[in-house]
Amino acid sequence: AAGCARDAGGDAPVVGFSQVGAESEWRTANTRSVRSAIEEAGFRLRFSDAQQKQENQIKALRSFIAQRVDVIAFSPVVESGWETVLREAKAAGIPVILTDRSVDVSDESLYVTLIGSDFVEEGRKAARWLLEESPLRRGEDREGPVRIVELQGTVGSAPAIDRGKGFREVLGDDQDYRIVRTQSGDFTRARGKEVMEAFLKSEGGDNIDVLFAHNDDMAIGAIQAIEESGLRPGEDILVISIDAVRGAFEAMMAGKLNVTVECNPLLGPQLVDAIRAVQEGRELPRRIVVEESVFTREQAAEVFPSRQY
Ligand code: GYE
Repeated sequence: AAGCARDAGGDAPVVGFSQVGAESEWRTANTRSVRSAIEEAGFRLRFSDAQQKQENQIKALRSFIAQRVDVIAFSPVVESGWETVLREAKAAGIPVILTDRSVDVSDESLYVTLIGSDFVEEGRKAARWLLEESPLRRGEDREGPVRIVELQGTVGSAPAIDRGKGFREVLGDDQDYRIVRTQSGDFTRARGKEVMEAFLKSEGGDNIDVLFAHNDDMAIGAIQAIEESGLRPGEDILVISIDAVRGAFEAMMAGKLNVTVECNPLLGPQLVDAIRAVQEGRELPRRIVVEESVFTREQAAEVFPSRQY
């Protein structure tokens, strides 16, 4: 029956959602958005947290298949290794919707659509700010190349691969900008701080101009490491990150983060629309993209009150 199944009763669809984890502010906002949109739609939700481990996600997907849920949605922690379990879902006739992160599969029919951001473009925006807008932009007089360190996201994850790619694409082969160190901080504050400490202690660590962090949480951890080493984040080392969560706005208003590229986690409503389309047998585009912008320290105080995550 059509209409509002707000009581989540009888024939409301059962949605199995496998989440990456709770590694960042972005992720908790994403979980909140998915949970509340599904609840509001009157669907029944089976939620599973993978704690950033693919094996946990594969188990969760198999359990959703065994329970014969109506739709599976998941945010794949890494890109590769999904063929087998997705074929099992297909054989069981359960449609799969990807949210946030993409998978690398040869058979396109293994999922219906991907709802999420263009991570390559986010990486490009980060580099464009550095090259065109920052105090270290192109054409300013200085001695020697700009030395950049990079805190990558989870190894093998779509956002880590794509943000790194987009950033490098814009730097091109300009020898004035060099990535001198790169390592994963797994998208968490704690790892971001640890890895930044190691960068600062390594050879040439007293000569870092820019930190590019693949998310705000790692940047915030790294900011602490920079301060503890006696340097001023945002001044002695420019800090660039991605997500635009509240913590980033606070860091920008304190002058410690220079810029954050927006990555919108509020995917719940679009997920609900996609589930409805699947249930009603309507066609969906293969890719549903989210509109996003870039925020600097100068804009932070003005924009902060209107932020939703
Ligand atoms: O940027 C990061 C999170 O997949 C886009 O995962 C997401 C990323 C986000 O942990 O903060």
